[in-house]
Amino acid sequence: MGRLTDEQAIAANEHTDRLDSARVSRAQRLTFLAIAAVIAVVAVLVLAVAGGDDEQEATRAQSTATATPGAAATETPTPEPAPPLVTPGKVTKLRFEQGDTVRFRVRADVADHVHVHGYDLMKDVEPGKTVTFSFPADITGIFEIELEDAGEQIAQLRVDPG
Ligand SMILES: [Cu+2]
Repeated sequence: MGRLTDEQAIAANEHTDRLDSARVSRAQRLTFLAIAAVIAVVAVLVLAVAGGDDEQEATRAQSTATATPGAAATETPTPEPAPPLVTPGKVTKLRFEQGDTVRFRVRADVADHVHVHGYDLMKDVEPGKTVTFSFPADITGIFEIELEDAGEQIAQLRVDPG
């Protein structure tokens, strides 16, 4: 830009020098254009290479992103939730509908028998061990679950009509 102003100034003042300076400036302009062209080509190449890398990385990231949940889904199937744990000291409320499967666990720190009234099921429990119950909820009503020897209610089983 500044060079154009100089050229104009030279052209205005000296006619002889004008041709020389015009010739020089043309040569300079050609050199400049050549350099600019080289820079442009290099820039395009760099951008193309960088763009290619970005694209590759994006594709890689995308495939990783899509692969991970799929792998996780196949590796960890949804685990069935553990049945509720009943422990002495409180009355745990268990609620089911007729046709369900009643599932619960009992853990006690004493040896006793877990008695499910109504269904009249009894299972021994060892100190610090867990006993698991699983039976069809085919009798509706509200029933006591107790530690038989201790005479302590530890849960209330409610089965509603389905
Ligand atoms: Cu009982």
